[in-house]
Amino acid sequence: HAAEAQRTDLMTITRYVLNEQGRHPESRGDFTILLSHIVLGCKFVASAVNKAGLAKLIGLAGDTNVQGEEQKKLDVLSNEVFVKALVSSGRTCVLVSEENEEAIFVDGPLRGKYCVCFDPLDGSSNIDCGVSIGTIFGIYMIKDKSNVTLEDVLQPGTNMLAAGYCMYGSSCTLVLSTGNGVNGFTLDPSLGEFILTYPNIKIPTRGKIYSVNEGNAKNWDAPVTKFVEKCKFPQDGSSPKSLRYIGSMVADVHRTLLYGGIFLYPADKKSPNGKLRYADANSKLKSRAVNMHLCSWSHTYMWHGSVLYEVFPMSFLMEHAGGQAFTGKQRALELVPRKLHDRSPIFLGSYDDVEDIKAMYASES
Ligand code: AHM
Ligand code: MG
Repeated sequence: HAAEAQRTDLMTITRYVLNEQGRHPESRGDFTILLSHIVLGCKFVASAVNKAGLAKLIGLAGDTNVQGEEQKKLDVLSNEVFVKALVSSGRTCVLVSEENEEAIFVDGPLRGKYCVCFDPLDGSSNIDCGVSIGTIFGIYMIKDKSNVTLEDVLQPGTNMLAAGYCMYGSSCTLVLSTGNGVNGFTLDPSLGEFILTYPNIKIPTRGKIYSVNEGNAKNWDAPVTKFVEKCKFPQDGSSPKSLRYIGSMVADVHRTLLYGGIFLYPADKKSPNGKLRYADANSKLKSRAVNMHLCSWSHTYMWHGSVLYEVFPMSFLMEHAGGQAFTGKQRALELVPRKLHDRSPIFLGSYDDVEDIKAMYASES
């Protein structure tokens, strides 16, 4: 067949998930409904992000509008949209958002069986300059929806049912896994639909890129220092790796998934200044500091990726794309969070590149 100039058979994300459900005759469409509400949240945020650059002109986030009302910041607005979309789906019973210190329990007739952990707008330092940012989400099923407690949320990532992210970049791309491969869908703005554009994503077994905030190098532990040194000065005759770091986890992980390589979000030796991030005037960050739980990690290290809404969803996607995710001590999905906003170091990406960092940690102990 000659290539068609115009695609006429469109695989939308809803059609894709409905097909997937067809494989489970017992399913009643609840997941499809839940996902369509997540997709609605993503479309809303995509549209708000696209307009954000015009904020100065037309009065958006953070500005005062013509009526003198304070406009909501993009991250606050995104959180509200996701919370409302998820609750109104009638399919959720508990929500964990980066923006809310406490979990949100859904009561009454709207209560469903899913738990969703999400970061509505990640990459806060990139919002104001228009660089790629994203939403991250992970979905669990609750055993008994008539009796939902915090314990239902504090499950290992291996219990996760589905995970994904939406990247608001040069185009808007939603990457999803329901446990059967990883697929990417791009928003066609003229249709308002996410269309399958990256079917069955498999991460290359080895990549040519490493991605880390090297500005923190003085606070790294020995295995990370050695690993990055090896990326730059390989002793085996191979070419040095390239460094790419956007500072938005969604964008850095997305590139890693498509091109291969490794993304590092290492533990960080506590320094007086390092603490500042958690102790400044921002009450959200302050409460996060209180919530930080130091599990078995050395108390001299700070650590970064939030387990429930960053580490788990991204690790789930990586593993289902054929890559790996490691914390420096264990397989990331096997962590058991003890508190909602627990954090962990994370190394994820191409299978062989993650094997290398594992070897660095193994030789250390
Ligand atoms: P945020 O939740 O305040 O947006 O911070 C999370 C972001 C991640 O998207 C990104 O990977 C990381 O912070 C970058 O951190 P750093 O600026 O320390 O390199
Ligand atoms: Mg975040």
